[in-house]
Amino acid sequence: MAKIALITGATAGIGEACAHLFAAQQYNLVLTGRRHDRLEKLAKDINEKYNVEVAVSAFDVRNRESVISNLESLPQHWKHIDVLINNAGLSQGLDPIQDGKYDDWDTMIDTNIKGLLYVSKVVSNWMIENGLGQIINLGSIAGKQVYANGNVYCATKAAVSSLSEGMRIDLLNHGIRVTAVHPGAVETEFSEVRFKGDKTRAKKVYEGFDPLVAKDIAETIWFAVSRPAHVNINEIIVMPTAQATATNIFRK
Ligand code: NDP
Ligand code: 8X3
Repeated sequence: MAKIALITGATAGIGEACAHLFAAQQYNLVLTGRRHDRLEKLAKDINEKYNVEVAVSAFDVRNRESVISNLESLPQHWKHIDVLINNAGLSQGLDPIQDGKYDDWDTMIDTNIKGLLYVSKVVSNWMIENGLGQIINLGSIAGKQVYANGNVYCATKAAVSSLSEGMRIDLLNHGIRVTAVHPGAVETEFSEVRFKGDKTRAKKVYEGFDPLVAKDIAETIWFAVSRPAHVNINEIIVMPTAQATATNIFRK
């Protein structure tokens, strides 16, 4: 029986790259995100290219009822999830704490922390029933090193680190592996989302050096997933060669 990966935030960037890579490894996929049109297109492309089965489920991870009802209404055979990739996430704004926008804070906390928790509760219970599984959580270098004006985003990613440790302890008796992946700068739609559609400002973030690309992170995740069953990669920090710390980037 083919294995199944459930990927949150599959409509762009790292999630989309994971969808391609796992399909290439002959995983069937459950793809989620808010943009239903993108999910449908991706599912069609992947099905044609790799000949694997793809289910899509469009929901906002911030909406607890929607997360639960959409996931629970998947047909039973889709609930045998081997790998959950908790990837949906975002940053909003880059302001000092005293100027921070309440809505930005709520969006980041609700998506990056609470959304990850809602999905994890449903899927980890399926994994417990099935007696297997692996959860990959997308943290960030921002969760390891706070940078100026990163305040709340950095805090949400520090929370992902703590939650990954907590999950590893709580799920230990169930043989479920938990891995946190902490990337440095990856050129995706991330900065465009952070700067609310300001493409020029977003592009500047990646100027003068070679950032990571989404496929680099998908391959890192695959490394953790493809280890033998008795091996758990607890966490990985993966950076562009030109980036030493959250803020120390060598630009040509
Ligand atoms: P993208 O903006 O390219 O992709 C983000 C994905 O998250 C999209 O598919 C988006 O889908 C989904 N998403 C956002 N909000 C929600 C929501 N409320 N409900 C459901 N899905 C949501 O960014 P990346 O691929 O770069 O980011 C993926 C993860 O990696 C994030 O957790 C990010 O914090 C983390 N990360 C990114 C780094 C980078 O430099 N790019 C570095 C370190 C970590 P949709 O809009 O359709 O809902
Ligand atoms: C995304 C990387 O450094 O822009 O998590 O916060 S950073």
